[in-house]
Amino acid sequence: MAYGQPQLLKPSRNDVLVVTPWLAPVVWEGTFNIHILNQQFRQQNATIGLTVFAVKKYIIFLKLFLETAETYFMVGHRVNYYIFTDQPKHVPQILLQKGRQMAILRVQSYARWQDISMHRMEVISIFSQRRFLREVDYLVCADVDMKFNDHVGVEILSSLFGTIHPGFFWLRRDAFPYERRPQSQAYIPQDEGDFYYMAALFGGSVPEVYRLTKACHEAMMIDEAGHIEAIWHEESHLNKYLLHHKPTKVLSPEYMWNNGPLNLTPCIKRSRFVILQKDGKTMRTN
Ligand code: UD2
Repeated sequence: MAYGQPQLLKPSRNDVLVVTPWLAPVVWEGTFNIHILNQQFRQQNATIGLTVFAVKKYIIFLKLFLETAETYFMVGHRVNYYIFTDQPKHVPQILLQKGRQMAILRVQSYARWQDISMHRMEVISIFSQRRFLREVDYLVCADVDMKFNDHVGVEILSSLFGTIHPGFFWLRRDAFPYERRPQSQAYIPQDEGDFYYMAALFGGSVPEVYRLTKACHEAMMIDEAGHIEAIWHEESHLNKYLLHHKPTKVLSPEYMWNNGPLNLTPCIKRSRFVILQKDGKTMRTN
C-alpha cells in the first residue's frame, strides 16, 4: 500500500497534545492514516461490539443512532450491535450492511434515570463475561441520545480508551467536575487528574472493559451502602478508574461534540459523534 512517509521532524499537529505523558495517543484529525489502520485491523479480523441502552422513553433515540452508525461507525469492519432495552418489540428495524448484526437484549428498567444510567456498568460487566468475550474483540460503549456525524473508525480502538468531555477540556484539573467528597469511592483530590472523561463513549478490549465496568459497579455499590451517590453518577467513577488505570488511547472531543460552532474552537476540525439536545425533564419522567 502506498502512502505518505511519516515525517519525524514535522509534527502532525502543533496546536494540541497528541500523546499523553504515559505515551497514549490522543486521537485528533490529522494524527492518523485510516488506510494503514484499516489494513492492520482487517489483518486481525477484528469484530467490534457496540453497546447501547435504550430504556423507557430513550427508545426514540435508537433509530437515528443506528442509522447514522451504519453510515459512519467502523465502516468495512465486522460490527455487532448490542441493544439493551426494556421494550424489545419497539427496537426499529434497520437494514444492516454486510458483516453487521444486531442482538436485542432485555434489561430491567429503574424508576430513577440515574439508576438506569449507572446500572449500565453492571450489565456490561455481566455480559462481557457471559457473551462478549466469545463474540467480539473490542467493545465500544455509548449513550443513545447521540448521532454519528462523521467517520468513527478503528483509530479509536485500543486496550482501553476514554473520551475527553467537550465541556471542560481547556480547564485546570481543580475545575473539573470530579467527585470531591472523600466519602465517595469516586473521590479525586483537587491536585490530581489528567482529563475529564465522558461516560458517553468509552471502550477497549473485552477483558479491559470487563475490569472497568465491574470496578465502577462495585464502587457504586459501596457508595450506595454508604448512602452517597457520586455527583455525575457512573461518569464520576469512570473518571476515578481512568485516573488509576491509564487509558491506552484518549479520544479528543471530536469524538464527543455538542454541535457548538466549530469555528469558535479551531482545534476541533471534525465533529464525529454528537450529543443531541433533549428535554431532560420530559424524557426522564414516566
Ligand atoms: C451524562 C453522560 C452519561 C452519563 C450521565 C450520568 C453525556 C453526553 N452523557 O448524560 O454518559 O454519565 O451523564 O449522569 O454527558 N438511559 C435510558 N433511559 C433513561 C435514562 C437513561 O436508556 O430513562 C440511558 C441512555 O442510554 C442514555 C444514558 O442512559 O444515553 C445516560 O443518560 P442521559 O443521557 O439521560 O444522561 P446525561 O444526558 O446526563
